[in-house]
Amino acid sequence: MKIYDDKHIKNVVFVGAHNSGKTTLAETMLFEAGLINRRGTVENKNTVSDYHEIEHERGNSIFATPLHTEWRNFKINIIDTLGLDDFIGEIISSIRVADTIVMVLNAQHGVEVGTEIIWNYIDKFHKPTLFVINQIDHINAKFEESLKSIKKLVGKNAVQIQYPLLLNGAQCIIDVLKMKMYKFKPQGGKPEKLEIPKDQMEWAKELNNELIEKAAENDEPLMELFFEKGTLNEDEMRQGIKAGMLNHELFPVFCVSALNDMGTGRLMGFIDNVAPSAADLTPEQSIDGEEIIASKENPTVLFIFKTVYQPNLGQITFFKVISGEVKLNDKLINSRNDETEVINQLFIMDGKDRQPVNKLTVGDIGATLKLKYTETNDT
Ligand SMILES: Nc1nc2c(ncn2[C@@H]2O[C@H](COP(=O)(O)OP(=O)(O)OP(=O)(O)O)[C@@H](O)[C@H]2O)c(=O)[nH]1
Ligand SMILES: [Mg+2]
Repeated sequence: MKIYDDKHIKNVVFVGAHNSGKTTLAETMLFEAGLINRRGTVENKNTVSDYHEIEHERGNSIFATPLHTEWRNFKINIIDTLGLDDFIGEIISSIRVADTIVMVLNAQHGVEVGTEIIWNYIDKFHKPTLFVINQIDHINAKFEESLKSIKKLVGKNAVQIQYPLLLNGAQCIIDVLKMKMYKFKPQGGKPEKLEIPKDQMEWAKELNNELIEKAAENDEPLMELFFEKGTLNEDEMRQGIKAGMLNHELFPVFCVSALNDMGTGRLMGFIDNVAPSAADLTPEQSIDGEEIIASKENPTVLFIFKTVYQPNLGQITFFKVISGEVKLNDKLINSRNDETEVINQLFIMDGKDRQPVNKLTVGDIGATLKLKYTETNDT
């Protein structure tokens, strides 16, 4: 496993209504990165994320499952959550450790009750969020209606980065940040990158202008630059979009077909280059009200967001490194009960698969075994 520094780690949490396609999207992202050779499906009960017996029986996710993918020199940790609101606790603790929330929608339905319930929590935690309208391949997909339903939910701060287009039967995505068209083969994967067709140019430019204005709004110097030049270049737009996401005032909207592997590479590229990382977020506070700066040089702080008991392993504790680094054999004190815990084992987890590692740095997510005094939500 390649070692990634804190500037090249992004934590995203997939949330969204039941059956929107979160687990399929996660699977496709691992496949696109070459981390798995075969793409599993929920129907075949062989996805990396839905690995519990009960998930196979019921055909949907029941637990929040940590996974990771790697895309162009970045490590993207994914937590694939569940769409059923009766286990909302798993979703809330995952939201807490997200740098960016990826809200997945089914293009057949747009915003659903589940979407609204989860949105209320995201809003409360003020987390950077992007929307992904999935299943654009579906015969009943309604992209424009889905987009409208997002705008109804979050207001005019939802801004379109892409829209789907069928061109002579080929699925395409027009991207108004890159001002390019991606054209996909029926089996998806790497698209052809083309100029935007003439008959789409006017509409694409209008959306591009909207995006530029929105990006400029969130950053004072960018606003001045925008007034001076009347436009922004792609890097400046990225900077403004990131600022807007951090202010919780700009919500980019993407479109994909997770099932047919269309648009997932571009989405990962955006997560790499634009989505905030742990160091960009408002620092967490200690119980004494002190800010915990997300820096490698600071003392080690871990936040526990999940504990599970697995018959062959015992207790597995999942954590995010809030500051410093955690190494094998580190002794850490639980701030709730002052008990000392020894980190005897360290792993990166992808569903049921464990990869042992010697250390994890600030901003990363990992797991350890057999802690004695530590529960979910402990530090
Ligand atoms: N046509 C089409 N179907 C999709 C797409 N993505 C997912 N599906 C199907 O939608 C169903 C639900 O997909 P999942 O990935 O399990 O959705 P989920 O959001 O993880 O569902 P929960 O975990 O229950 O909330 C499955 O039958 C998928 O094959 C897509 O892009 N296009
Ligand atoms: Mg799922």
